Amino acid sequence: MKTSTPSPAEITPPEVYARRREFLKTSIGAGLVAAGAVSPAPTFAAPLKFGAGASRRDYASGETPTPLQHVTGYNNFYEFGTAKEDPARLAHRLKTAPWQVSLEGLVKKPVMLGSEEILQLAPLEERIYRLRCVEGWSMVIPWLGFPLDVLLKRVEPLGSAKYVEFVSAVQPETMPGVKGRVLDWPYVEGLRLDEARHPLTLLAFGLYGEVLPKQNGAPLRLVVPWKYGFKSAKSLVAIRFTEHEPRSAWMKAAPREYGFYSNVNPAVDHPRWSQASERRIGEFRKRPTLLFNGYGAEVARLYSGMDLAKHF
Ligand SMILES: Nc1nc2c(c(=O)[nH]1)N[C@H]1C(S)=C(S)[C@@H](COP(=O)(O)O)O[C@H]1N2
Ligand SMILES: [Mo]
Repeated sequence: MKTSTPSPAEITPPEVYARRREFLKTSIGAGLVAAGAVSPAPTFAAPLKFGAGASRRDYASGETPTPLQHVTGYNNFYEFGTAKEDPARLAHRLKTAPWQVSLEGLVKKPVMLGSEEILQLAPLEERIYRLRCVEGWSMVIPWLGFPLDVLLKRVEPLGSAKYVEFVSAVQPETMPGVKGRVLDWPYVEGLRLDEARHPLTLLAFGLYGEVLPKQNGAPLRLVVPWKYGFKSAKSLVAIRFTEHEPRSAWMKAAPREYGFYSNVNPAVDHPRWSQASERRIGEFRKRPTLLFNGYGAEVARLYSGMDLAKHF
């Protein structure tokens, strides 16, 4: 799998997107889709408002993006409940403005930034990534964001910083899930500093040409495409640089099942089920899971010499 240097053919030209959208807007196009005559797959039905002018790159080898209704209707966001439909039903309550993110810990310049300020740090890019949930399903999502490292650079991490901890919001008044004890709130995740600074690690503000829907982690979230979905923490309020490996909410909940690394790996089973295959949401048949979710050419070097069965 090659994604670091895209050939021109891998880049979806803006005209193609525009044509797809035009097609779907016309009654003929919409009618055909409704009748099932054409695959509803290229659901770039909404005009690209938020990411207008964004550079676009397909990091999913031309695989068809998962229809928007699944991306926004089948979610894991335990703060709103553990059922897949809960976030779509309840996350509209989340208060996303004003929104502050604290950059803290082992950095030269700790700072509190508003989400709008962070958004201004770099131009948005559209990146189509695979996302695979540890439960065995996956999606292909056109995200809008920029590399997390743009933000991390801003605070000048100290030499002693080896890890980064990501903390999600807790809003008891809007999040029914945080009253229960499914996880030790807030939702916390972590990456090694070099993983966090890797150019594929995305800070996302939108998807499908729209501002990030609340159920997907508005106003800003992490997207780490080579790791199981749970590493991509939603609705971030703090990014903390640490010397020691952070303990994530999932490691606390079930240390035997969820390790710190959580790289997508078909050869390392979850203690209760195989990780060898996955079901792409919207498809029926299972497909084999790829090592590092298909991003090995870019990220395998981060783990050279490590026993991936031990560091799962
Ligand atoms: N704060 C928070 N972030 C979270 C989760 C969560 O429950 N709370 N679920 C994770 C899991 S398990 C997955 S698979 C992805 C799902 O992202 P999506 O709903 O946008 O597809 O979000 C991750 N980020
Ligand atoms: Mo997940």
